[in-house]
Amino acid sequence: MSTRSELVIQDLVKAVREVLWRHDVTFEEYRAAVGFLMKYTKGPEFEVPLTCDMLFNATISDIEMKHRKGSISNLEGPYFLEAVPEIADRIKTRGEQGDELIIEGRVTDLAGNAVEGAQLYIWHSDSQGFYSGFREDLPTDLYRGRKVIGPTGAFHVRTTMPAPYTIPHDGPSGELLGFLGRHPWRPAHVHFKVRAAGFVEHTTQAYFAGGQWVDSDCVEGVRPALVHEPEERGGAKVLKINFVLDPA
Ligand code: MBD
Ligand code: FE
Repeated sequence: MSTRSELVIQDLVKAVREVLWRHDVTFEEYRAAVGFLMKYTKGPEFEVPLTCDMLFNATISDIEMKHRKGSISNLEGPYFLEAVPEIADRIKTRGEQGDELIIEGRVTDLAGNAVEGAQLYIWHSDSQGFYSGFREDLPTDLYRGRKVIGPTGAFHVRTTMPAPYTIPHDGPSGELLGFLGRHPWRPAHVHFKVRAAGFVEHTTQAYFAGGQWVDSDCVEGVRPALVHEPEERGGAKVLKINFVLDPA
């Protein structure tokens, strides 16, 4: 009996060989492709996960949803950090720039019951598209927080609007985007991860209707159910979002 890895890898190789046959790929073209892959050994280490995430992370999230009934999963991306401050109702930001954003909703089980004690991690870019912890001038207590959910399941967090972001595109991942006829932009988005004992860990993102690049996300992560039309409230935008967790 074959292992699962053996089955998947055998199918993958078969699929690539079919493409080579379909396009009559020559030895010169084959050598050029190997040369392209060699660029990954000469550049920064993040290029390998970046290319993989760019091409396949969204697909894995979609496959995960085949086995889940709760709210829809989406890419984790490369900027999640475990060690973040617990917050009451405000994420620390540089404050001076960007529109205010209020994020509110509930964390529940499939039946709508509050999941008390759930840990809701929220992270997003600053108004320039940069993530804290990945730049010297942006310490990790900014633009990130962990909210512990109370007995009603409700949360209400105040922060600032994120901005569109270009993935690093001066290496082979960027070159590959070029071959695919794609630009390197992601639309503005907010990341969420919910952890609770007895439930499947839930990782997702929220996007904003009408935002730049929402229709052409370079990592193809946007799903209609994740695009929100924020309300206006006292000069702030309000993102209403519920997280429905599947049992473990
Ligand atoms: C990001 O900010 C992101 O969320 C993903 C999925 C990929 C690259 C950068
Ligand atoms: Fe992101």
